[in-house]
Amino acid sequence: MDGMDWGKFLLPYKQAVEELKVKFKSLRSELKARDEYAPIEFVTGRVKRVSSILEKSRMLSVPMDRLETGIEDIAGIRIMCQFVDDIYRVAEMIRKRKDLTLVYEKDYITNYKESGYRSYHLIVEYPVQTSLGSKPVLAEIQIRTLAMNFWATIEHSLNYKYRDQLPAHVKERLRSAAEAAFSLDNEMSSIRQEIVDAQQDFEESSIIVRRV
Ligand code: 0O2
Repeated sequence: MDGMDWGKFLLPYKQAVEELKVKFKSLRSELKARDEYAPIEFVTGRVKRVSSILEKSRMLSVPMDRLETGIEDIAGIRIMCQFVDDIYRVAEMIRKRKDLTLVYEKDYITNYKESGYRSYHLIVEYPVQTSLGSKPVLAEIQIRTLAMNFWATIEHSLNYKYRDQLPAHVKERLRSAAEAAFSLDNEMSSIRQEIVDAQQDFEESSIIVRRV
């Protein structure tokens, strides 16, 4: 129809998504096995649908022969975390990795989107080993809390259902729901901090008791 062999074009992206999913899931299980703190709760991934690629290429005026560099999220990985702090820990782990190169980052947590959307995005270049040799592909890694994911998942499906035509007052309610989700994130972090502090006080006082 559009002269593109989408099956062949998407192959390296599929491989990148499968490999990166395995790698980030393994990172979680490895940390758990070492009894270390694992900032990753769960990992998902997807290859962008052809209709979404075409829509985005039209919107950004990316010609069909420039899709590989013009559309950065054909391969998408999502990493869900329990706490906002975990997001920055995961981002740091990704920056240090030797199997991919960081291209740039977008902090939609500090600079949240007009919709209310919050997440941390890393655009990376990941070399896929194919039968024809190494092929670098761009991938977007979205890191978010469970609450940010809860909001984004529902907002995305409502927008999709209503074809991006949500009335202004509904958009406003969604923005305020995003704030509520973020308040919940902050409250959970604060509760965790209180528990950590109490544990530390307890450990310190038991050391003193033992010394005495
Ligand atoms: P899908 O279904 O995930 O493929 P920009 O021009 O920088 O504002 P750009 O270049 O599209 O936007 O990149 P950006 O901002 O990093 O966003 C890309 C992806 O982030 C989106 O992909 C969504 O997954 C997510 N995202 C961004 N904004 C929102 C939002 O307001 N609500 C929700 N639910 N998700 C958002 P796609 O292609 O939209 O969707």
